[in-house]
Amino acid sequence: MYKVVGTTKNRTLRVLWMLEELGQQYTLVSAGARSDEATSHNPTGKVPVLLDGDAKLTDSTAIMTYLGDKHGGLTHRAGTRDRARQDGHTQFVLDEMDAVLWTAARHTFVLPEEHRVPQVKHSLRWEFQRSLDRLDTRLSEGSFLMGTFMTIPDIIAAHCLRWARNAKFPEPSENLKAYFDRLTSRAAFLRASNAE
Ligand SMILES: N[C@@H](CCC(=O)N[C@@H](CS)C(=O)NCC(=O)O)C(=O)O
Repeated sequence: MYKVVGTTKNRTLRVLWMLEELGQQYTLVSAGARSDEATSHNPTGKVPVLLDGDAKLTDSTAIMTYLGDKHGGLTHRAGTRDRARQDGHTQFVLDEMDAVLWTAARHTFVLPEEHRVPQVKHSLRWEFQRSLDRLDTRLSEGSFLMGTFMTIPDIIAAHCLRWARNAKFPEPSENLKAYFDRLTSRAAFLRASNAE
């Protein structure tokens, strides 16, 4: 059985959601970022970490990709053009949503106080609005980024939309709100959110 180190309050939720979608068993090893437990599995103290037998796998997107490939779900097959398009969406969400939110978080509470530049958040909010517009355009093919088939970048995008709402970042369009509601009303998401 898989063990997932982290908590539902951070990117760990993406991995838990993926496992739920794939119908895989897991236990959650509750550990905050930079805690002793997290650092014992990942020297940087970052979460999530997936414990798979004697392997300790880090980075939520790498973990989700591994699980999707291994169990054959929420991903197009490696080496196909659809996979390249899917990975393009993943990179877009990481570069233009996750990275913007993470930079704002770093300048709010993650970096040592003397290295924070709070003024950068004004620019990041503007950038995030542009990212939302671009996400809207990418969703023109159907219910999910890859049309009718839900894939890994949908999990990351929905997680970023929730993160943005909590960080009081610009509001998404009605179309994006419907996309967010569609994803976060899934039974797998609800089970993952309540994991303990
Ligand atoms: N690229 C990594 C980022 C992991 C990460 O930064 N996790 C945050 C919690 S969401 C963390 O552990 N932060 C603590 C730190 O950066 O010191 C992933 O997607 O898993």
